[in-house]
Amino acid sequence: MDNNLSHNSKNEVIIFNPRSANNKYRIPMSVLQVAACLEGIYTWTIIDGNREKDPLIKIINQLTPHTKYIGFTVMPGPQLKQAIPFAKKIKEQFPEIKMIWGGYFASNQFKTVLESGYVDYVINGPGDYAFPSLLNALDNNLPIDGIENLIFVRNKEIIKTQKAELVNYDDLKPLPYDKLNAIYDIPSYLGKTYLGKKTLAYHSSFGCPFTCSFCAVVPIYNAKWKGKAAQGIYKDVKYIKDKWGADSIEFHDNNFFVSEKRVIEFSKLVKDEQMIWWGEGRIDTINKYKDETLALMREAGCKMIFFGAETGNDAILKKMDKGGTQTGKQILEFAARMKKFDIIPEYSFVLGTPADTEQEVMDQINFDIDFIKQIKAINPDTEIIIYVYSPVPTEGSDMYNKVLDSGFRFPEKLEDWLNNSWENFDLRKNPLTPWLTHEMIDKIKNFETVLNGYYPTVSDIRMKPYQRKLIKMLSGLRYKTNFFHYPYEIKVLQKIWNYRQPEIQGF
Ligand code: B12
Ligand code: SF4
Repeated sequence: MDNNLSHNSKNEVIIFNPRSANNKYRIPMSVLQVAACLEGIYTWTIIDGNREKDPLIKIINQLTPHTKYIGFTVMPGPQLKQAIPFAKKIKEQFPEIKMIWGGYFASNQFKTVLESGYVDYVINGPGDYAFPSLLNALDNNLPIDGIENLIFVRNKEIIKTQKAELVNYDDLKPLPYDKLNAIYDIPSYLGKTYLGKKTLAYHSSFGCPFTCSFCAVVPIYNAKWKGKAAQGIYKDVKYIKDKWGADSIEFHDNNFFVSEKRVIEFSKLVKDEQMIWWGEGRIDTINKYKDETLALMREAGCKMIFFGAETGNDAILKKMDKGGTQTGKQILEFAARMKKFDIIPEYSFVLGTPADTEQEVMDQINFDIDFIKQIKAINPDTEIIIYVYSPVPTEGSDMYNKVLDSGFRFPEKLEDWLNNSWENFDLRKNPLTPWLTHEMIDKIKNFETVLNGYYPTVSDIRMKPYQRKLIKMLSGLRYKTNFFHYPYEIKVLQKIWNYRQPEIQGF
């Protein structure tokens, strides 16, 4: 790792965040953190596709004779709609500018990305040291093979350099919030959510210590996790609260709650700020927390936590390599425990995992539908998020081997990801996996519609009490009798009222 790049290059860098949300876009943490690593070395600017009418024109207008590099951050799904055509156009018109992609899509689908011919380099995982090192090497014609976390093509061969040790978050340069504010005003990034009027997005750790076989974090971080110290998180949060009025926080870490000690420290620091917060964690990890910790967290503003419950079936949990000690029984008991502390558990389920026979796949779907209803009976406030299993390339895992055996393949051409069907795949709505029949997809979708009718999400803050009552009444009989076929009457109301799905529009 080269931490000592102190030369001031005259070359300039544009960092682009393709549109990721129709509204309620958040502070673009990925590009902000990438910008931080260039501070003092390169002149950089951020272009946010969420904030521009025509971001491509904006990029082109910002080019100067010194613009030598353009970085795109790319996660799967909607960001591809701008990332792919824009990168292609830029490469056609300005072939001398180096196009560098980072983010989860780029890292996990690097082969397709690089074979497109219009992306020159992929940053594989954290870019905090890799990016400035790469630019420095390109500026000075130095070899790049020794730069960790880098993927590129040489003589038609894809070269993947060694993965770096996890970055020490506390050693990174401060995030350039004021510079971002000069480009795009920060208050517009602080959206109204279930948590508060001005919700801040914040990311405070890299990776995750687990290896769930369906998870895109695993191939990038290989069961490693490192968090920023509580003091540093508090300092940033307080700065944004005092300067721009943030009143709530969404922690966007893959696993915010790995360290109980860090959570306690942060809770103590933030307690008097009267901020409401939310983060993602694991049931078996937080179940080990002491009662005092859970009470302190709630007192400090933790109102809701997102958990990957995945399934109530212990055999499938094992197949998913969920690790730790999570079991169906524990998922149910934990929902009750959270109720005691007045913290809403937001449980996400992954339905439609592969099995040996069609009947087994269907039985599993039915099992989880029943299981979700049990959770709701124990703690009706539990929020349920349903995803259909979409494979990620976790090479070597049993689950991924099964996926490949079934004949499933990812698109081979980058542009193919723009097809509607692959967009649905990314949104984990219809995964195109050969073992799922239409009947199964319908069953999952229809159950989800009825469930959301009977228990509308609390995170839809625009929904009026009378609307909640009406849709609950309308869905009651279906929910109680397990009659999920063609729930058009519920769908119509959800459409008219523009019902919000946290799994797509932000948690
Ligand atoms: C915030 C977020 C969103 C926001 C978008 C934010 C915005 N700007 O408005 C919303 C809620 C809209 C969203 C949506 C989706 N998301 Co999202 N999202 C995230 C989340 C939680 C945080 C991203 C972030 O800010 N990270 C913080 C930065 C600092 O980390 P980073 O992005 O990894 O960046 C580092 C490196 O990757 C690298 N890097 C990244 N970009 C670049 C660019 C360059 C040029 C360089 C050099 C380096 C580089 O360097 C950075 C610093 O080290 C991540 C999980 C996570 N913890 O990262 C999921 C995540 C990226 N999302 C994911 C997915 C799948 C989606 C969806 C497509 C589907 C879904 N159901 O969730 C939807 C799309 C729906 C839609 N309508 O947009 C997955 C990707 C999984 C995969 N298969 O690859 C993730 C990993 C969550 C997960 N664990 O499943 N998301
Ligand atoms: S605990 Fe969550 S983030 Fe960690 S590997 Fe499993 S699914 Fe991924």
